[in-house]
Amino acid sequence: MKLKDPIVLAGSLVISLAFAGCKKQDEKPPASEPATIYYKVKTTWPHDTDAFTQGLVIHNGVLYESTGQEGKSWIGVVDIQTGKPDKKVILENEFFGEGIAILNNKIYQLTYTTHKGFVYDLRTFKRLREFTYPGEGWGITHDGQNLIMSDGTEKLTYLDTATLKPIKSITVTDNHGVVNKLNELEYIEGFIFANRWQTNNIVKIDPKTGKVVGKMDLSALSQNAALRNSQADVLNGIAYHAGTKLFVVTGKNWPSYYVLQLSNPPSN
Ligand SMILES: [Ca+2]
Repeated sequence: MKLKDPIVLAGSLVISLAFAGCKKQDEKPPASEPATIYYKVKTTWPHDTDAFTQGLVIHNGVLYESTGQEGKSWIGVVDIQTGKPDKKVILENEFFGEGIAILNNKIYQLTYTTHKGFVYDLRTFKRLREFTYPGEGWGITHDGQNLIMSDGTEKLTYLDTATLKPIKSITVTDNHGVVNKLNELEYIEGFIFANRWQTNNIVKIDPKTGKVVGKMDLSALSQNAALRNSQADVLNGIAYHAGTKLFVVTGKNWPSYYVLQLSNPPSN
């Protein structure tokens, strides 16, 4: 299902999730406080509430999702009209699937505590190889050259795509210190966006310095998801459609994907 058609649906959304960020207008944060990133919800798409989302990516207009939990981990191509995933990869029961990234016609997938990643052919979904890493596997994205993975700490590790070995890492910080629990990732126009586990925040990281330069507060979306599905878990999942500059976010067992357009601060 191509994304360009559903974007036309924008405007049909009736829920009132207008803006993120509740910073008072008269509050003067320190100069180094990350900038608040505001957004509008353009539309929503249905999301499979059985999907314990760990990875989300748009590639050539197609939405791919990966999920976790032993025995329930898959990689699917999502029909955004229905939310139904066409499950292309079903992981063996011993693996808890984590994030996915797509680069050079391959899908790279991490697993949680089993120190093992998998590489698949993008067209056939055939497993091409495995690789290992010492810590946990959480989120993964790429900057066009290297893979970038998170492991639940404040560290992001760059992997060479040929050897799948680490080549460098960065430590993510803001004006309060280290920023840990970095989870699902998306590299967008020179910055790494990461949602932080057990928070409603997505941080925008400058990969050159590791500094958090912006922050999105998705509390309104999380609350909306929880109201509509009592089983909804934490925010997890960031994808980006470069052609329209729209963000797609969701969470574990959330009933919707939220399609977001960045916006100016709300005016009162
Ligand atoms: Ca992603």
